[in-house]
Amino acid sequence: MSPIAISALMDKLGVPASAYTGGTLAARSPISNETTGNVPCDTLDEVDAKIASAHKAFLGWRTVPAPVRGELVRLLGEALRKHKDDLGLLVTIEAGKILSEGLGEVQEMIDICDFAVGMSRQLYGLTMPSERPGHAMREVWQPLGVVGIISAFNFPVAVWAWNAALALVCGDSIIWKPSEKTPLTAIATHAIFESVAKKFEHAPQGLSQLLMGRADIGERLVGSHHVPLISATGSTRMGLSVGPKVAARFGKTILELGGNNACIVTPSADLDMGMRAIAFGAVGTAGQRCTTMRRLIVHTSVYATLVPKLLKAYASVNIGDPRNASTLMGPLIDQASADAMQAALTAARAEGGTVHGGERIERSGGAFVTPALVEMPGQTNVVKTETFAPILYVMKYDTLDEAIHTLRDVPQGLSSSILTTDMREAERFLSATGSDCGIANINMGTAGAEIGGAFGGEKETGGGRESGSDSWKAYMRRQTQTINYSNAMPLAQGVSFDVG
Ligand code: UN1
Repeated sequence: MSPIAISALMDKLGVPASAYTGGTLAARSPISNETTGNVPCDTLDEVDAKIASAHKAFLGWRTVPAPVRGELVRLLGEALRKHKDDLGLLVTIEAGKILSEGLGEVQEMIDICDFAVGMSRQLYGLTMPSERPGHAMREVWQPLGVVGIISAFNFPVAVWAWNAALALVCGDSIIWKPSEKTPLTAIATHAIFESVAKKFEHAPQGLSQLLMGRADIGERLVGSHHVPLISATGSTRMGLSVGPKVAARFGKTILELGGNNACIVTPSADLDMGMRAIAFGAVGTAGQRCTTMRRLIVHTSVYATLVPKLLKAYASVNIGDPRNASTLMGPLIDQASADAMQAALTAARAEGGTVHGGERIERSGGAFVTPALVEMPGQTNVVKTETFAPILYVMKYDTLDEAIHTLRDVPQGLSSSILTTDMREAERFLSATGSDCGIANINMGTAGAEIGGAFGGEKETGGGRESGSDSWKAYMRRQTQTINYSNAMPLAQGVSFDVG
């Protein structure tokens, strides 16, 4: 395995060594478990100062016209295009995903920047007819304030970009607490932003802030009255801690938490095409996407054909250094993840499962494993639990009603799909009595959504929506405005109140 040359890469990304050396937060590459940096951490006082600085920046930024704010995001997208290869490689080094996915993650950042630039001229409100003569009514979207972004290791930079690009065009300032497992990608991304903002005369100082440290830093952010919106991506456990704390101060949240995404394979499915969708969904990113396919609900009539096909595909997956072009699966993020995977497989066996694969591979200090396919007699406890690893639980069904019931019968509700060429089955799946998830796909897997749609899910997934469609509205304050341009003072609902 070739050594990891961090300093040359950080140099190309415009990051000085002082930003990631000499501190107390060790950065590691999951490829080899090598230390790649020792990042200086913020104190709680520094967190408070950064929040105050972001708030001050907001006061200026909200007065900059939205299309001008969009120009900053356009320039950010340009800078990301320029740095795509280097930042993509850094994502691969720090999160362990294969290079094409590392590059894809940066592309996702570029895409949301483009989307947000267009959005900056489309922050449309509404006008509505007033019931009173000589009155006008309208709904206007106003900038909200400082937006706190808490991101996870698995999409260390794209999820920041989803939030940052929209928040910035909406007139908000941003403050980012990245996963402590992926500090270098955050530092590099922030350096790219700073290099753009520095040259943009309308960007106030402190518009974007980066917080470095562990959970206490994130808690400080979550508790701050100066941060009206917290957008947090991570586990359901994290969301259970963040949600109530923000609600207790009447702040708003966008929560993007655990998924337990299922695919139904029907008798009419195109199995060759489906096999590829399943393999990417379950094995891609080493099973560490929140949209990873974790459950496969297979009609009894195709089960005996599909499972051997999948096992053959699994056996052909090249596992290793994610920087190599032929690798399809890199390491898990750390040993704790590999332990959690083994614990889930042990539980699956105890609950009647037959496990194929899921072995540890000893290699260069990284937590490499083979992907696991587990045949389950039913949807037991372990199947209902999200384990952030490449485990695909496979179950049989007889009727579509039963399959949909199984799909819905878990606490999470992020992504779902069905493989079918039967139009009735497809439409039933997309109906009110079909999938209960935020994302529902036909003849596709569950992972790899485009930025143009709203991203997020129901139930324990947290209910938040980020990225495309009208997700931008969560980053703004809605105001209903009524204007009386008459010389009279009529009251709504015909109420009379004659004084004087
Ligand atoms: C995540 O795993 O937190 O849909 C985000 C996908 C990606 C985003 C995943 N576009 O798989």
